[in-house]
Amino acid sequence: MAVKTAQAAQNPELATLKFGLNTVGVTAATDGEPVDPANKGKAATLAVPDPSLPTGDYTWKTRMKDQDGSYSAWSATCKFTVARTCPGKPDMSGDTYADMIVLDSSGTISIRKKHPIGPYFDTGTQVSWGRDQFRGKTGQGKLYFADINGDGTKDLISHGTDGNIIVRRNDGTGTGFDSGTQMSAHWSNFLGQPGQGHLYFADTTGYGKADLVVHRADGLVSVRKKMGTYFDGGTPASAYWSNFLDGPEQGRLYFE
Ligand SMILES: [Ca+2]
Ligand SMILES: [Ca+2]
Repeated sequence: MAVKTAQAAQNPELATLKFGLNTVGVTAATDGEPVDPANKGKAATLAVPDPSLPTGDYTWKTRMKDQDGSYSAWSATCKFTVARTCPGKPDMSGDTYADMIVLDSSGTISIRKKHPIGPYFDTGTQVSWGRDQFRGKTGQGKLYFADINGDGTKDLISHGTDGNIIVRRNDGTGTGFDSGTQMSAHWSNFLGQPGQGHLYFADTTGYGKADLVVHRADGLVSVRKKMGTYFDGGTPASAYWSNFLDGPEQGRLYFE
């Protein structure tokens, strides 16, 4: 059986949806999406909301047309929500599917993009070099990945032993970064080594841009809000976390 049509039902708004088809026995799908070889015996339909579809909750159904022209029954109702003002979950390539980042011992960073349907990552694209002294070992700097500019893709943040924080903005597809902007300094005692504090990058304000969270060795946690090309002077947010600095007998903190 070949899937030839996928129609919206019961809701005229859905006429603006675009559907891609991915069917068993087809070697090249009509919309360019590869056919998933693990999908034996099933037909999968990928629905992509039209860019003009306004914020709201939507439902849709599909049915199949056989070679003799007869239609199957409608599928169960599927639902999705479009929220135009809510930033999506950032990842490296901008499709919200978390990708694999490889930092090898020679300091090369590669991004292996997650396929949106199949359970695999691609063969990778090299995006940065010379990061062997940023692997978080004793005497080294650290790297972080967070969306600093709010475009839906995570940027590369380097934290050197000199204490500088340099943000390299993602090109929007996860295939490269710009040459970098220094956004903060004087953090050489926040590299997570014994007796030091920690830094974290997380969107604590909900505007889609990562803020700088500072965890001091004395246990104070403060949030420095992202302000254009710098972080503000910080607001204390919590205290008494000196035993959560990742030492051998300590706990640790996460900001997710
Ligand atoms: Ca991705
Ligand atoms: Ca970004």
